[in-house]
Amino acid sequence: MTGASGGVGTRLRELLPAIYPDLVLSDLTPPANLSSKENFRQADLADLASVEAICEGVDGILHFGGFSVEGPWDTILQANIIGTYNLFEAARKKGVKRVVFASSNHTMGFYPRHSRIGTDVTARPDSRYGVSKVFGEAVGALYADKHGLSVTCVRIGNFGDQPLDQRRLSIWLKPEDLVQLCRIGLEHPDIHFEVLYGASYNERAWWDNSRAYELGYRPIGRAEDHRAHAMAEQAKMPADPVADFYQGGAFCSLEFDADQNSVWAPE
Ligand code: 15L
Repeated sequence: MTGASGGVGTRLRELLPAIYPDLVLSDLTPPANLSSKENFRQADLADLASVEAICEGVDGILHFGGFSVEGPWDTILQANIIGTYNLFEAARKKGVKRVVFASSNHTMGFYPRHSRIGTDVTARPDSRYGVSKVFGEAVGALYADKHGLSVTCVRIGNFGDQPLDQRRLSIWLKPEDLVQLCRIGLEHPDIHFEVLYGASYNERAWWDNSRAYELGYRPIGRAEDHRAHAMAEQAKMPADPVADFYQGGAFCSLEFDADQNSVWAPE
């Protein structure tokens, strides 16, 4: 698992060892509370040789490494564009069979909240970060089709123990549900190339995640159980017309300087 020191990785380090006792962890820097029972291999994703070294003897990769929010172009370029390419290339060279790629809802962030989308629509990234995740999905498709890797891209909504605001009631992903999606990617016999939404059972969902359900996904998280908390947090936030209109939220309004009256708004 790359990104072992990040937010998602830190939580998955608690949940995955019971399922995968031989889990190997990787990141640029070791997790602060690394235990002697954990197997950690340091690597900079932007350096192909070190990514190849961490792939040695590995059956499957959970790729949560990289930069996880909007950032300067060079940061995104090194960590997410070059880094993700290196990850797939190293996996191919070292004979890794499966990759689960942490994609993001920000690949689709400029779809308005009133539209329901599946995985068959054109990408509408809302940030350089979102563009890098579209790139990662494309590299995944290439390595599946050309080199036979089994690749699952999970467009993660918002990962955490509870939805943080109104937007997150639509896109929340409970950690245990991400574990289910990882297991589908690493273990399901029918995976060639899949794009799934990383969302729990959210009644306000904007996404058609039927393929995940076909593959056996049965989320246990239900965003509406946390409605009161999320709406109380929302009430403290200032109105942001662009963020509030689009699925990507504040990633859409950041650096936004188009004409708000002629924004792209399909049905
Ligand atoms: C993401 O992709 C980010 O990694 C995370 O930090 C959140 O911003 C999340 O999306 C979100 O949309 O809430």
